[in-house]
Amino acid sequence: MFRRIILSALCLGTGVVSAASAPAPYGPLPTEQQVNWLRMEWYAFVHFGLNTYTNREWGYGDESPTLFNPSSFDAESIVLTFKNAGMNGMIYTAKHHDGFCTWPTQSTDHNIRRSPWRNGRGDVVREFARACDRHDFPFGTYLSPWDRNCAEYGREGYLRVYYKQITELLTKYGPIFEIWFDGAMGGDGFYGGARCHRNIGNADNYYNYQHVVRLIRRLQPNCIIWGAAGRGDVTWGGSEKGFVRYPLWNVQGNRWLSLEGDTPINRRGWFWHPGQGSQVKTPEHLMEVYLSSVGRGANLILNLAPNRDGRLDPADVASLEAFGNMRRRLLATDYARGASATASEERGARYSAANLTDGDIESYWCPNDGTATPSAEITLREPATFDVVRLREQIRLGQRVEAFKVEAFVDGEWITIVHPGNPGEVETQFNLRGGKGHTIGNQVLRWLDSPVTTNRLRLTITRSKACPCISEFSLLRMPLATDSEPEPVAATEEGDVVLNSQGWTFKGYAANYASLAFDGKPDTMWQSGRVPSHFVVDMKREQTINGFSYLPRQDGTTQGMTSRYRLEVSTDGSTWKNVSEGEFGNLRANPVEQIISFDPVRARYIRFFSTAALDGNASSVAEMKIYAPRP
Ligand code: FUL
Repeated sequence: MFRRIILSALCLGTGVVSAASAPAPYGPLPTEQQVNWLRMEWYAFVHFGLNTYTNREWGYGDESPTLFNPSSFDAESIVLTFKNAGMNGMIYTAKHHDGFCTWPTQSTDHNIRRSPWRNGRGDVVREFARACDRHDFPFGTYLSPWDRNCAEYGREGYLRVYYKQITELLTKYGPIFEIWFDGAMGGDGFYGGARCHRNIGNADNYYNYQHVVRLIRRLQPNCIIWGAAGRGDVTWGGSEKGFVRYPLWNVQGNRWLSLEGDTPINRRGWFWHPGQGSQVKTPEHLMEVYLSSVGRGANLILNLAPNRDGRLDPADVASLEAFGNMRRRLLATDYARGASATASEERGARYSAANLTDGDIESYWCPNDGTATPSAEITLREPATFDVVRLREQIRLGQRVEAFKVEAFVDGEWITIVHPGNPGEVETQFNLRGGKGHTIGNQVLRWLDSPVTTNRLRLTITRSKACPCISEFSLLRMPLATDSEPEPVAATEEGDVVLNSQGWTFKGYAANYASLAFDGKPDTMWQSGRVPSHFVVDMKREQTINGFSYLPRQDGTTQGMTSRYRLEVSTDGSTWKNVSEGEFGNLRANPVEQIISFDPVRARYIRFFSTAALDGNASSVAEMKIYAPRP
């Protein structure tokens, strides 16, 4: 397979078969590795480490390795779950920001040798890598640059540790298809007991990513590098919701740089949290994510987090499997396959419009140099009903197309089913149906407003930077069309109930606004112009409570977003007991609801402190719920 790709890639530039020569490449070109990577489409992310045991998203770095003890971790069954869903690889967080290494590294003591799991001889990276190898499933790794445990973080000494960790992961575990260098860096941490704030300034300078990239290229030349301050092969899609901006150009300066959309399957965050089962994204929502990442020309990395036993959450798996089936059914039949084709212009027989419908991703239709807006018409053997159009460019020759239009011949006239995109228009969120035709790149999927039945279609490239090279024109049918997703269930998985806040009163800073945190409307919030700040809730009667949830502000800004908290309770309004305090990690990139549980306690009054907030001297809470054990 690999050989075939290389051979046909070489033929692209030779023009030996036909009189017409291949078009000259345009702009930055992808490497062979980037082309192969884009064809993987989607794969799993696995966040699993000490945070799994502490109910945190970002561990501080002082967590004890003894907490890590998954009783029934089985890498093979996890890998098979991914593979059976149609995923094409997995990436595991070998080390997250808390610095705990889940392999027996020589670089630090803060590693799995100090965990009771497998009697101190465990190695999660090895178990995953072996299971992947057995099932011919690409394996990749995430190694957080930020290390909140290491005493040397922020200084020269950490770099030796970090480079050693990279080297170990890339030399001891077989081929790594992708390595992630996360962008989160610097801030508060344990740092060997210093418990302070460390600022690293410019990440590219501090980590010396130029050196890191060279090191990786030497150790594993086929490994795709994510991030690395823009020096890698792939970069962040821009949201932890999974969508990427469209139009999408795989270009940064004079380099080819692809995008990866990332999101957890569960709204609770990247790591497993108790009670997360009720918050899994529905298969329909995952399809929306897929269309807004892979369908815009990027790849998708979808996170499934093992629980404390080391098993995937059954609710996550059920949703993954259902989405996997939907995707399979979507891609199963291409109604345009084998259709006859003509074009306004063809460069020569080798570049004919018939290449659009031959199912061969390497062959392509191309007009002469200087023609940027050609059109092609296809005629299906018999009429078909479809509602998704897929196009692909031959990206080995660079990304060219800026806008396109698709028309269908229905009831004796041509109707436009994908309108051409205009310059300056962008899709920045999910856009389920009726999207316009902008860039194509590796592939674009456009879900039509409604199904269309026809046997004749016309594709027109309306703007292109050079003569377009289109390899595929496909017509697909969405197996299950839903526009909405069900609301997440309010109660936690353990059956805890959300207390009804009607009649409750509030005191404290900006007390007038505190009711807005309990009104069920994410777009209204408690806001106080200072931090630290707090409000007091009077529930009007004493009862047993065992948790609360906090929804950060949802209006797209982070200013005054509460990032550290303390929750106190009281039965009389004067003697207070601290029941929980800590950090809400990763809010900037993923401001999802945070659910905090604590031991059941009697309370009438609750005092919520915002002890730190992002970006400015203010505090806020969009929504809060108070939980009580099931009666
Ligand atoms: C972010 C991290 O801070 C999150 O914890 C998570 O690992 C996500 C994939 O990347 O930047």
